[in-house]
Amino acid sequence: MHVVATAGHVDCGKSTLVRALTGMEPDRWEEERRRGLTIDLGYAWTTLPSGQDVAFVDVPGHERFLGNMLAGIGPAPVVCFVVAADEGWQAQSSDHRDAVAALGIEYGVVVLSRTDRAPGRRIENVLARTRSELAGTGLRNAPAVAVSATEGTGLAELRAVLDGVLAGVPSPDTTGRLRLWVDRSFTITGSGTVVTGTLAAGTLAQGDRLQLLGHEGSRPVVVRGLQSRDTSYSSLGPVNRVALNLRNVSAAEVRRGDALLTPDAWPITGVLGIQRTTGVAYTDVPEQLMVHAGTAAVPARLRPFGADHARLVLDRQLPLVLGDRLVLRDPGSRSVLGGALILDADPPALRRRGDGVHWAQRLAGMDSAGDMLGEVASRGAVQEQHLRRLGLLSAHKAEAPSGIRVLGDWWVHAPLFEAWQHRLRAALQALQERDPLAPGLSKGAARDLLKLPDERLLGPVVREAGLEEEAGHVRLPGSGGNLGAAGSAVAQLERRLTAGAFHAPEADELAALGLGPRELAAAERAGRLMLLRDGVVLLPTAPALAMRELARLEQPFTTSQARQALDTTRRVAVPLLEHLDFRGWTRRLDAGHRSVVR
Ligand SMILES: Nc1nc2c(ncn2[C@@H]2O[C@H](COP(=O)(O)OP(=O)(O)OP(=O)(O)O)[C@@H](O)[C@H]2O)c(=O)[nH]1
Ligand SMILES: [Mg+2]
Repeated sequence: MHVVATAGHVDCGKSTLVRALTGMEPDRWEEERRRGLTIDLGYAWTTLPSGQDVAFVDVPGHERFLGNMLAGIGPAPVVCFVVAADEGWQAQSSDHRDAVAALGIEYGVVVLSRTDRAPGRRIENVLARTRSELAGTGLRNAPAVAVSATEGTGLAELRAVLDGVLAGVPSPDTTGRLRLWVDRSFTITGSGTVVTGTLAAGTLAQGDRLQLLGHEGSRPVVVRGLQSRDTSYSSLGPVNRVALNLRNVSAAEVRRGDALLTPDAWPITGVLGIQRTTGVAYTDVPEQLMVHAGTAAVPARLRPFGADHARLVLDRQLPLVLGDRLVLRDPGSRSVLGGALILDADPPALRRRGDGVHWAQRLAGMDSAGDMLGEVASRGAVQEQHLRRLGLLSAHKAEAPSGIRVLGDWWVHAPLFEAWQHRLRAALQALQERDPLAPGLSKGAARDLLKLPDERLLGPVVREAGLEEEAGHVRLPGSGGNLGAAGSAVAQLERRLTAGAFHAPEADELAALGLGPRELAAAERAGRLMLLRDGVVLLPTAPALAMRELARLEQPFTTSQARQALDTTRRVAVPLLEHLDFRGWTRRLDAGHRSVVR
């Protein structure tokens, strides 16, 4: 299906045309029919000669209802731009042209209506004027058809031309994140709350859990049922007019301008960096204006950075993303001031003097592809999900530009990543000079030192800085072997234990060597000594040597037999045997007996 919005000045015949094409009444309100004037959006649909389904969103032409008109064409990808041949181009035609230009709409047909009331020459002149007025918009090459809806002339040609135009519209993304701008909400007895909108991308299914971003904030909702053209479906893809029956919300709690979203997939933002696409220079627009996006209309404050860039502060947060188009309107004169392209949906706060200038320079350098490097650089480290939400990263462009290091799901600015490495190295060097026996920095302390946003980033920093990680500590490579002043005492002890492997030193001997708990722990970390319980110190080779002796004994053996075989004391034998049990090399059978595990 395709969705086409009408556009054109008041009374040019938009609703009459939609009625003639679809056989449906777009003016839903009794007041509209009585006054012969469209006030709010109307909906109708038909099937074209090719079999293609098309739905129309019929908009009002009267300038008082320009807000409704913008909500109608905001989410629509195609426009049917109508000019009455008898009346010719009008001031509101210019407003609608400006809206089409601002939204960047590129597909559509031009219809010269009410041709039964205009002679041929007049039709030609109006067409020529219309062409020149639309020259600066995406409709510059749109086909034009002359019709009289009341007499039925030109309607068959219009259907065929519309078919051709729609065939050229690129296919929408069926799998992407969903953002449905609500244009209507009402209650159906027995079903409850129903909201409608134009589904431009993504797929909707019964049972979907969505995020409703309303005027009052965000809440979860569930899709109970969905319809298109008065028919129920279990799922619907884009482009489509859809009506959703929602659970968990009353009709009064949903309004035009709200949006139904894939949860957590969109930036919800009240501040934007924008670029002028059409209309008045930003230096010449009022500070207070109306911003139209999708079906939403929100008062906003504009701070210009030159003629073409600005910062917009919205009165209400909206789900907006890089590349979205906005229409800016002057609330006083009601006219369209121009269009804007969102370049930054998540701009940094401007706190210090000079921040604004700096940010404006960045903004001026951005294009619709956004500024991935700038975004990562300004934050240092961001998660992939954040970049996806901002539209800086999609399935089609998942490559990191140079200058960014991808570490798991973190995207880190390369200079920051290097700074982390330097900082950690320097801290460890300082620590080693200060205290050679220190086990290094605990991982928690290292993370705090670098202010890492995620502990998983420490591993890559340690690796690339050429550091070591052991037992929850980060240290300089090889620093475990550097025992400073205790080195020679340990060496002396090693010599002694090499001569008698199980002659562990007594406490007073260790004290005489100057080996306290810190020195012994450092020597153990360095792999030079092994500490057993009750202050028993041996070489790391002691367990293997012990096993050689114990394996020669008759099995099972007693503690006393083991002590004799190892030529040692009970003080050493008991902790050593327990250590061997713990390793699974020996097994304790009962209070008095063990055997070697083979
Ligand atoms: N003679 C003639 N009159 C037409 C034709 N199309 C529309 N009209 C008349 O023009 C008037 C306005 O038509 P609408 O279809 O309501 O115009 P509209 O563009 O929908 O107007 P708004 O929605 O208020 O902007 C009505 O009186 C129609 O009968 C046509 O092809 N020929
Ligand atoms: Mg109308």
